[in-house]
Amino acid sequence: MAQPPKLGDAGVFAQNPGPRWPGCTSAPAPVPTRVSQVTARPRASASTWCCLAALVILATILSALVNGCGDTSPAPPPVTAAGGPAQGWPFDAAEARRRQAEAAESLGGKVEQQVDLGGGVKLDLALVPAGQFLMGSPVSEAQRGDDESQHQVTISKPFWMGKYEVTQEQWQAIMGSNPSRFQGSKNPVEMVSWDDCRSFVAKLNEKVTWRGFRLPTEAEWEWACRAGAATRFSFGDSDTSLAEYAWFDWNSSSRTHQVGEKKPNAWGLYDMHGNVWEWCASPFTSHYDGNESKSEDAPGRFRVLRGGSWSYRPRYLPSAHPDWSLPDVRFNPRYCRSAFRVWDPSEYRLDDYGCRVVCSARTF
Ligand SMILES: [Ca+2]
Repeated sequence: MAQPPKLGDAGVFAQNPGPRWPGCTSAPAPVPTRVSQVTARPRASASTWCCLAALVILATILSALVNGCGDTSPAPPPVTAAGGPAQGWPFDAAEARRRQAEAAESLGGKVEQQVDLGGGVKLDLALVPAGQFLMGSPVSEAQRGDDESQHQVTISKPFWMGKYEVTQEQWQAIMGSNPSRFQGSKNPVEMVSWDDCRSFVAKLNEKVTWRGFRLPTEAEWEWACRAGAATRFSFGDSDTSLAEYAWFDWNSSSRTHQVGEKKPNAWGLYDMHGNVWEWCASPFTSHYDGNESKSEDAPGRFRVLRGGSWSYRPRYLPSAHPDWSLPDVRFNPRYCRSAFRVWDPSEYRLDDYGCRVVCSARTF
């Protein structure tokens, strides 16, 4: 699968030596700002104009041949919502809580559960109801990427999701180690790969009574993050309001923070925007093709991360995004948007990569 070009982060690279991409051992330099230079040009002669015209014709022919024969990349899908509008979506926070309570009642329980991991460490879960939504972003959304094509997705069953990112004390309780750069028992674990998170989930299932913990699919993650909202963020569209809900480059002081310090979304999920990126189960493909609903058993080296982080930008950007060297692109909240996607090889670790677990609602 052809991958968009990779963008290096010298600061993070220093924390993470080693190969980052097949055949790539160092961070590519940022794209320099282009400076125009205006100089006087000599007057062209008639013969020069003839030569130029011939060159233009030749270039046109070559371009047609290349486009017709050599470009095998798939055409972008239509930007309209595939499958039509989603039933009962979007909905406001009050409706989100009503649906959550209704789902809990049908299961004979509460909207929240707590799992004892031993040693005084708990794992808090919130119930996410089933439903239908438009995954991705509308073409009118500010700072969207072209890999966010809106399409109808149905979440057929309710599920439990971690109220918080997996913390370092939880990781320590299950794995017996803590790889995090920013140490703190209540801070999210980071420097964990997708493969590491799978191991965590497997050991978690060995330890607790209720088996069936896993990473969320990409579709489950976005559904849970939005909590009914069709806006850029779960609370609306405002960049300035994001600081009430997220640790990101404007307020993070370049580090993680304890989970749960910011406002939750309507389903009681914290830090869905910011703090650490969250590995999803699903393999990454640059345009939605059904992989977004696939589990960790689906093949694919590259896996999706969601939600943005404390850091100022992701390591990869789709090629269609604007020139990231421009200040208004590098330093803004676009990466915390509900629809924003990044990916990385499953074995890769970074100091802003973490995870959040889910499990089937029927297991309680
Ligand atoms: Ca997060």
